[in-house]
Amino acid sequence: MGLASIIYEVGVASKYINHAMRTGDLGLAGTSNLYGEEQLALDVLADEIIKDRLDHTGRVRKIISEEQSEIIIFERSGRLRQYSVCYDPLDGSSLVDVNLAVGTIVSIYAGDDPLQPGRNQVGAMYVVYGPRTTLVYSVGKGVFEFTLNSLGEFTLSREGIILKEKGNLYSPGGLRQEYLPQHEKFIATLEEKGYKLRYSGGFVPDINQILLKGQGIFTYPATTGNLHGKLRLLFELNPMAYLIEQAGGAASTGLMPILDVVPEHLDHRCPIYIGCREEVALAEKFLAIPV
Ligand code: AFP
Repeated sequence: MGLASIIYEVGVASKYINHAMRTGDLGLAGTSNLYGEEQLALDVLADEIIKDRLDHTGRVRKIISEEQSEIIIFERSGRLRQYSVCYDPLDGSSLVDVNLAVGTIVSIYAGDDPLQPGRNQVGAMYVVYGPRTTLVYSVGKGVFEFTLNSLGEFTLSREGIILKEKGNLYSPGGLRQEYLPQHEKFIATLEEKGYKLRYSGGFVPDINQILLKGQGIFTYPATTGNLHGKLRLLFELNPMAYLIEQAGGAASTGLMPILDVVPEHLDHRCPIYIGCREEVALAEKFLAIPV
């Protein structure tokens, strides 16, 4: 029941975030946010909304938010507070002002230690704020999508989402001029094979595309600019790796499964290759070649 209430309350939070994003009543001097507080930037507001709803569940003990610099422990104790949650309240927020899709990403653990390997997650979910607002989640029994309707209800739109073994789409993050030789060879191989480039700059819509098309690979590699890559393990990579593996895909740092990485700190970043198993395995082959 605890997991269901967490997923439900994130769904409630996403309606407020969706409203704030589409009504444009933020960012103007003198306006107030949904709670009557002084105006906040959208991603900070999204963080406040999700934090409030997670506390409201009475089931969450600790949270780690991409917007906060430390672990937050909810004051109101209670033996039912048996979960920890890591989340990115609004990933891709820099895309909102150019009207591109963005998202909320949530990772759920049992117990009060949110700094666990992703393999220990008991659930994960994301919300895409795009032409439609959709919520995708898994609690270990397959991947489901719900769509927000005009009445403000999330209704089941897909169940048992599965990835093919191999695809023909690729989402190549990072600056090409900063690619390491093995990664460059991997990307060149996909292009020689005629893979189609699909990249929005938003991790959530880009992963959502792979899940709903049932194929593709997203990568944000180690680069000369950052040997750890850009994306964060706790808030972005673990939840998406959980969902993609639940759909029969794979997620790797290029050297090991994302879900087996032991988090070292809140801002732990990793390179990522995530999507169809065949392309992830091919990437690992290229990354294993000594330079
Ligand atoms: P912002 O949250 O700063 O917009 O970054 C979004 C993101 O973390 C992730 O959603 C994208 O996959 C990735 O960055 C895009 O990074 P590049 O802009 O370097 O391609």
